[in-house]
Amino acid sequence: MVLTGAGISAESGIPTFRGAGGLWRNFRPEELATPEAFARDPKLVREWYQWRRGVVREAQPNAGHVALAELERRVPEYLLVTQNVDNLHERAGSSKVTHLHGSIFIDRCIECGREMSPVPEEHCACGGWLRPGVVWFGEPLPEAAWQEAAAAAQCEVLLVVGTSALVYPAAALIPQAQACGAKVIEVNLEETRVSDAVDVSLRGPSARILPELL
Ligand code: BV8
Repeated sequence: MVLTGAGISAESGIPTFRGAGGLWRNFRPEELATPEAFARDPKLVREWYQWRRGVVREAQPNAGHVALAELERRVPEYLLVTQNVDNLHERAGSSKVTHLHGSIFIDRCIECGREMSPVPEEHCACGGWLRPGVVWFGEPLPEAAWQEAAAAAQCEVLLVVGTSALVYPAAALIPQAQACGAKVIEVNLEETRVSDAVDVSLRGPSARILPELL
């Protein structure tokens, strides 16, 4: 199993959640990625997602995304679990991907629940506000995605790439895999709260290290 976070997309020019450059109009992502922020100012939150959609559309998958797509072709039992809401894993060729936190390329009506590809309109035909199809802080993860990830965590090797391992329950997959006897390899620019607990912690940019690992 592979668990990725915002760090794997950093070298594609997509700001991470907690690193430098993650701000938008001086708002921190945690302030905007909540149901309360959307309820308070849906226009502002929608603008932030429209901006992020543009950044992702402009971005290209990097060598790290490509290496994971190749790894999938070589490993018979494999699942890529991502916390990211961008589509760079899929654009790099990964097909066995589970999004724990949803996708930025879905709009969902808060009234009728209809889902659609992102539209410029702010409201659904039924009049309800359109929100992005992502999991905000305080919202439960999609049950199916979580179950898939929890099952895949019973693995021989867990590769953890570009995550600060701060957000739960995604971060809980790491000790869960270890409890099942998995060897855990971390790839991160910096030391994280799990670096001491994993079996191997490789320090450096994932776009360089993942091709080397492959
Ligand atoms: C839930 C989608 C319950 C939106 C995101 C206290 C303790 C435990 C938990 C909690 C707590 N208080 C609150 C909680 C719960 C909360 C949580 O975990 N909060 C954290 C902040 C403490 N979790 C939730 O709310 C979750 N839901 O618990 O629901 C529930 C149950 C039933 C019913 C009702 C409720 C929902 C969490 C999902 C939130 N949504 N994203 C959007 O994107 O707009 S999370 C967001 O953070 C992104 O998805 C991101 O992926 C994720 C994790 O962050 P990282 O990916 O790790 O990114 P970060 O910037 O932190 O780190 C980047 C890393 O990359 C760094 O380590 C850096 O060194 C490294 N890096 C940078 N460049 C590179 C690199 N590495 C390699 N190469 C490079 N080039």
